[in-house]
Amino acid sequence: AGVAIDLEARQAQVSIEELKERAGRQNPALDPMPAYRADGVSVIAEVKRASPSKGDLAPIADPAALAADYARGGAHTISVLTEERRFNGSIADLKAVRAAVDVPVLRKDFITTSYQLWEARAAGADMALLIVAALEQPALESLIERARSIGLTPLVEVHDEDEVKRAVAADADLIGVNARDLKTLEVDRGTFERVAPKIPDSIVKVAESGVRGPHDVIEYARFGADVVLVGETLVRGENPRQSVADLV
Ligand code: IGP
Repeated sequence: AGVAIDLEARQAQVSIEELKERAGRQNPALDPMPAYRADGVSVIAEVKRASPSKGDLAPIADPAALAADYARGGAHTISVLTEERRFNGSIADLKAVRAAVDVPVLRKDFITTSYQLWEARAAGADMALLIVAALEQPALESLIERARSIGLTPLVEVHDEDEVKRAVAADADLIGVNARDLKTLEVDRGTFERVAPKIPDSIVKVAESGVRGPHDVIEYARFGADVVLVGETLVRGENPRQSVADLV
């Protein structure tokens, strides 16, 4: 019976009206941009249970406790994977994290609809990831606009110069360069160094993926990163609070 109830709960699609109502009951979204623009590198620490390339990364029994540890270590933002099939994430994880921290929270998923943006805000997210490679230009533009109108700060992910142009044309002001190639799933730490110079100065730059420790943060900062986004290294570490503290 438990399984049946669980399946029902998962299939029950909440209406967009209901999501808007829930979003209206949330605290106003936090703006991460002033801190990102300030001196020094900000850390976005990610709650990541699994990945397509590595399988299970860590048994995260309590995502809220992990996020609270990240925040105590000095993480400026918590990223939560909500993709279920390959990353084993959920909206429940996002809600749990939201309740546990008062720093900005990012919904990390393959977002293609405004429904997912409302779902993010209804769960208390402050930010949403939009992946240029996964979206046609008109969809990218309308999702950036929609995110902002909901109060969410869109983090726009790119992999190469061409995608930078599309992100800039779509009016992104926060661009993440993902060192992981979404097709081969390989990490190339030279990606940020190659792509970041193509991003206009006024845009805040996030280096995503492949950070193993303080050395990689220093490298990314040297090539102009304002923010680094770190997942695997933190969830695999013994002491997440200390691991974040070592990076900031
Ligand atoms: C974190 P890493 O190598 O520190 O675990 O990477 C983050 O960059 C990665 O999870 C990520 C991601 C994504 C996951 C970046 N962009 C898009 C899913 C979808």
